[in-house]
Amino acid sequence: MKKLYTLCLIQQGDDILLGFKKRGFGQGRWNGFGGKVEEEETVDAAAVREVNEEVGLRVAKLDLRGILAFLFEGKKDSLEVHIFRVGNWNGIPAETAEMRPQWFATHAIPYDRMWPDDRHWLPLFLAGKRFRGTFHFDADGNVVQRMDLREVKTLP
Ligand code: 6U4
Repeated sequence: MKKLYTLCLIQQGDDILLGFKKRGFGQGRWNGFGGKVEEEETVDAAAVREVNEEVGLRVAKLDLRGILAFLFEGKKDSLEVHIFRVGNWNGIPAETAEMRPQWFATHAIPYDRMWPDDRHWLPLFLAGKRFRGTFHFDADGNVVQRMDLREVKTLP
């Protein structure tokens, strides 16, 4: 079964806001903000809700920049993650039970402490591109075994 997720990267000038995930899926890694799309919820509404829940910001505008599929060795379930750029928001980033936020300059992104796929697609994101792709991980999600990543002009 394919599960839908959102992932929002909040960008201000040359800086990007990441959250240190304190619990749950991806614990111990720096990540954007997002989570599962709930039943009868649009993907956009889920993205706005998760940013508010995880870092206390009110999103003013979402820009869909990437759609990635994540598959894990020996597992039937896959994730489809919709990646958004957030350039307009209200509020001040706040630590929550799930995330500790921190701004990172583009040249200092902590790829070694992020999901292993991020080093492949985040440079495309930072260059203003749109993209689609599929990443096949080992069972634990620590190693990318195969990947297919391409730039696209438009996304649905
Ligand atoms: P619960 O446990 O129901 O509160 P929820 O907040 O809905 O969970 P969560 O936080 O587990 O969802 O969502 C996982 C987040 O991690 C989503 O934003 C998608 C993101 N994510 C998952 N795999 C990823 C990967 N390989 N690379 C990446 N982000 C990933 O950069």
